[in-house]
Amino acid sequence: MNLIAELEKLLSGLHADLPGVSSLAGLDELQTVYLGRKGALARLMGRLPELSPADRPAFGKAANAVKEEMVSLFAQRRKVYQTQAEDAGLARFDPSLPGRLPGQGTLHPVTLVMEEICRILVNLGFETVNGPEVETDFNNFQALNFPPDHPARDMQDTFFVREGVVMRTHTSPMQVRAMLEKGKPPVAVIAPGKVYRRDSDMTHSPMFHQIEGLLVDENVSLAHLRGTLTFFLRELFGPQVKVRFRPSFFPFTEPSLEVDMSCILCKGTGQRVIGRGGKEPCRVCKSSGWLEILGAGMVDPAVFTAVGFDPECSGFAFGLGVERVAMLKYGIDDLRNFFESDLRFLKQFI
Ligand code: FA5
Repeated sequence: MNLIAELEKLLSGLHADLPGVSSLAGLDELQTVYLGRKGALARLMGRLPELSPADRPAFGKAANAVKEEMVSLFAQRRKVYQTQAEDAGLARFDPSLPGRLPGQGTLHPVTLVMEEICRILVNLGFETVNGPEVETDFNNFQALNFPPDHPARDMQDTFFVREGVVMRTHTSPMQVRAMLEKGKPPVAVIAPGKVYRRDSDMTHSPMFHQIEGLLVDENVSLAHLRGTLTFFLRELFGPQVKVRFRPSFFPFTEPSLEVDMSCILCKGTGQRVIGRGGKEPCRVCKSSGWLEILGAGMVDPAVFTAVGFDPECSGFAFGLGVERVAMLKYGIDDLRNFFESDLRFLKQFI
């Protein structure tokens, strides 16, 4: 049989085979049989050298025409199957079903509390400043009146990066940075951020958040500090909160204070009501009725001197632990919950 006749036979063969195919996969298979690299058409075209040079152009032309027709036959058939598959999909699609919304994230409870604290303090006139978490020993300790080897450094178990460089143990170095930057009073800043200490238990975490506050101006007194912090805590926890100030020690404030507020869980009574009229000792304040909430004091003249301010300046500073505030606000008794990324916990704070 001459080769052109074989081409025609091949094409009729395809016409005969196509109706027997019932799926896209079957169609792919048949396409490989006819049009694959080693398929029937390729094999036939490989026989070109059998023809005399004079017959070759006619065969080439016929082979191309057959190939085109085969490609088009397969394409038409494929379209039929695709349309059928789409129709089947549409038949299963119920346009009256409600859409699926993408999962919505929530702000972390520590972020929520941090934002609320900053909002209250910014409304009082403080400006928010930010600084690095890797800090010089000078800013973190020395300028804050912690000389090298001073025992007060032990209160803040430090991660050292290298000689003279630490992970900041508190946000107080921002006092130094803010005063150096402003150059002279007045300074009224708050500095929220992460801090690091070698601590880890139910109420201590190696990374936690603090917010520092600093006011330097003329004639700033302890009364201003007291009024500011009492107002702040009542805004944050409610007007019923009682606030008390106890003497304490920080190298960078004199006098230094620890600020307590009445326990919001037992309302300062030391006892929590359980069941019908029953009572049990409050675990959160250990029955004392008071909770330690922040450290504060009047800026020590040594700090003013370290940053080139007149040591006769007056100012107050305070620093609070954000996780502790969040624990009280949301009644959480283990601080580690904040860092475990458990969505069941985190989703409760929308
Ligand atoms: C300070 O860090 C001082 N810089 C605060 C200060 C600022 C005093 C300005 C005076 C003037 P203290 O080490 O007490 O102080 O820490 C402050 C608060 O951070 C604590 O009351 C507590 O709420 C929180 N805190 C301390 N260590 C941890 C920890 N490991 N995990 C979580 N919170 C902590």
